[in-house]
Amino acid sequence: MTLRADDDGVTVHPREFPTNRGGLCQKGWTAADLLDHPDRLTTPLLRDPATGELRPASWDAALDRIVAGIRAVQDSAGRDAVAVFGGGGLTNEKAYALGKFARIGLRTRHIDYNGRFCMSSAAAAGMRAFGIDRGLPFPLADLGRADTLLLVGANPAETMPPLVRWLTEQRRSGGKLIVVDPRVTATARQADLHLQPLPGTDLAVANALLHIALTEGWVDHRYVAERTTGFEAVRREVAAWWPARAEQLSGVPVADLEATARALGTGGRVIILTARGAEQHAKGVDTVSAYVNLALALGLPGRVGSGYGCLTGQGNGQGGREHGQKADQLPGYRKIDDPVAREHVAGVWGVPAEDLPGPGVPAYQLLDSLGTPDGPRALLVFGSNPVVSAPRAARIERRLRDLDLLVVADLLLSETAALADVVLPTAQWAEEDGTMTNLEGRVLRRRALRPPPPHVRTDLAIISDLAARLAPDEAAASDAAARFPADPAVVFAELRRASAGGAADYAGITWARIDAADGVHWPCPSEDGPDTPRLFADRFATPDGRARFHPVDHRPAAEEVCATYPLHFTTGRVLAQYQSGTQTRRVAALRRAAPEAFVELHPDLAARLGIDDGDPVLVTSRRGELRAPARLSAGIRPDTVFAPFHWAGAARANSVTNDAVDPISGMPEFKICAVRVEKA
Ligand SMILES: Nc1nc2c(c(=O)[nH]1)N[C@H]1C(S)=C(S)[C@@H](COP(=O)(O)OP(=O)(O)OC[C@H]3O[C@@H](n4cnc5c(=O)[nH]c(N)nc54)[C@H](O)[C@@H]3O)O[C@H]1N2
Ligand SMILES: Nc1nc2c(c(=O)[nH]1)N[C@H]1C(S)=C(S)[C@@H](COP(=O)(O)OP(=O)(O)OC[C@H]3O[C@@H](n4cnc5c(=O)[nH]c(N)nc54)[C@H](O)[C@@H]3O)O[C@H]1N2
Ligand SMILES: [Mo]
Repeated sequence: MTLRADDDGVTVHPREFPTNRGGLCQKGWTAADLLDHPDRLTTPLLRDPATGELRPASWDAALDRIVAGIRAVQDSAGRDAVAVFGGGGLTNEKAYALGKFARIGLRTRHIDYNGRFCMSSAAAAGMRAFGIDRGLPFPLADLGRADTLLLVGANPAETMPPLVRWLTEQRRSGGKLIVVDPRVTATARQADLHLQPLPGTDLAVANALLHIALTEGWVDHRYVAERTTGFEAVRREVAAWWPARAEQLSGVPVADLEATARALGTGGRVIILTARGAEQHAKGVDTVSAYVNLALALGLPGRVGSGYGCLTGQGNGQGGREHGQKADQLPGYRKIDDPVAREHVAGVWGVPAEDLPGPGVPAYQLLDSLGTPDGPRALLVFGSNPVVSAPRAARIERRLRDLDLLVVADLLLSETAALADVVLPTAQWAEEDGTMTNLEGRVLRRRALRPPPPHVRTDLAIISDLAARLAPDEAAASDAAARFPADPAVVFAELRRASAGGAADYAGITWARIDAADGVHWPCPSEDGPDTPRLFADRFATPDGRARFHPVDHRPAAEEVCATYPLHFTTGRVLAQYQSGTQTRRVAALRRAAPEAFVELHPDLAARLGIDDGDPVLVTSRRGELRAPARLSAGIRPDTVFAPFHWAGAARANSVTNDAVDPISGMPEFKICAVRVEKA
């Protein structure tokens, strides 16, 4: 898109671009509404100890309060008593600066971010199979040419409208679209075949599909022998997944499993994609591995026009997970416990490697430890609203209240900011330069169109100010300010050096090159060398160049239904609202399109419970309850109810969700728990 500033403010205009061809969703068209919104934060806020209210304050007062608070908790409880929570919406430069600030500014091991709730299961499964985690290892345009496209737990018609063009193109050229979702979504309605499994059974479905492919002789044994390791164990595992067994568990008819396996096994160009529906489970990593196993057995990854990929979430969902916001990670997608990686990054940062802290803990574990005897006592939040978006949110809200110091940098008073001791007003997307990386690994520019309003600072400037004030004396302060520059161009230049030689190598990417080429795909190690739109043509990013199979077996959801909580509860998104809703609930056009939360349930179930369309209903789990009007839909399984998670207060879906997490990725089980439903 392009932006124009005129007398009426900023407007958004389409621009022909290879990924979206100028298409934006309604949230993109209306994004400029927030730039001059009356709710926008225009000054720091400090909590008044006498009244308990947030009051406008100067930057000096706000920063002094933060620095005093950090010093107090670190002096009494050690450096790890301060934690940082970032976001996948931040630019690459900000994600990088935040990770660096945590490690060498605050010298805490505690940093993680909301991407843990988003991409972490697919990332972990991709790493263990391919040795690298890039959402799509091939261009998005490949989707338009696929003979068969399998979407597992993805609803791009609502969550990524610009992608729908590729689906339309795919179908127009005779391709087959198969969607796996417990609901008849806008995406499922476009499918040739819709599998409607019970939530949490995608792994069994994948194993059965591979079972059928083996029986029918559709496995590419030559590819398996030449390009992979570990198939034998997977073959033994899926031998037990007869289609009838998978049908019994998932409710997907054997005939549909067979038709799906045939389309995957006999199609020419075949793409398998997963998104949050399959991934946000306590077995999310294993579920993704089951689909990766299927793709590998069919010989798809690395074959032009085919492959496995995962659909990214937030604006910078891909770049946000490459530069060190993750608890176990250093820039360039390096591991923080790798001695070589520590040496390299410490060298770029100008500190001894032994000064870098070790790995922290994943997001939910971090949030759940706040204010407890062994957990951090201070938290700095940049770009997330966990009071609404974290699982078992009422508990996390209590943890946040138990902190000695909560600092939130935001453009608006989010539900999390409303609990803070100090709120810092930050610039918005149109007010600062930077880069973002899309799901194709394509690094893109985001250009400043106008300066932030007076008294509003960028996140980079806030980090720089804080680093300087935390320094013990004036010389150290000017050193710290130089170490944490507020200029995104300077930060990007350093990010390139820090990422050099890592998996996500940006060394050869410059802003000028991005401008000249509609984006540059990492890895891109040198300025005059090529970038990498396609991965895996000859080898995978593992030490021996082969992709690795992982045998995985179905296991039940962390919480199963019972007599008291007899229904399955799942959550997700609607077209006109975004995430925790801080931004979109304030845009009039979006509020009109999606004014309130709802509980989607099947008419048969509703009749049994005596609920009519629009009736207020109460959804209760072991953790809490949600109240919202009923929305009857024959498109949902009668044993499952759905609610979007964009609303706060009584309609907060995350009051109900389960905080069980995946043992490898730390991903919470947002997509299934047991509930009771009644008329409120
Ligand atoms: N409008 C809108 N668009 C967005 C966002 C937004 O908030 N609003 N957020 C962005 C972000 S951060 C993300 S991560 C993406 C997410 O994009 P998606 O993954 O497409 O979004 P979700 O709605 O969370 O989940 C997709 C589907 O999973 C289904 N589902 C639930 N449980 C299961 C299950 O057990 N198995 C299967 N197979 N399916 C299941 C749901 O019914 C839902 O239709 O969207 C991005 N785009
Ligand atoms: N039940 C359930 N819960 C879920 C999910 C689900 O499917 N079901 N999905 C999960 C997923 S995939 C995600 S990604 C999370 C997202 O949930 P959150 O992490 O809460 O994400 P947002 O609502 O986007 O919150 C971003 C906040 O940062 C602010 N902000 C925006 N840009 C900037 C910036 O540049 N700087 C700063 N400092 N602030 C900024 C916004 O105003 C907003 O308050 O929710 C997760 N929670
Ligand atoms: Mo996400």
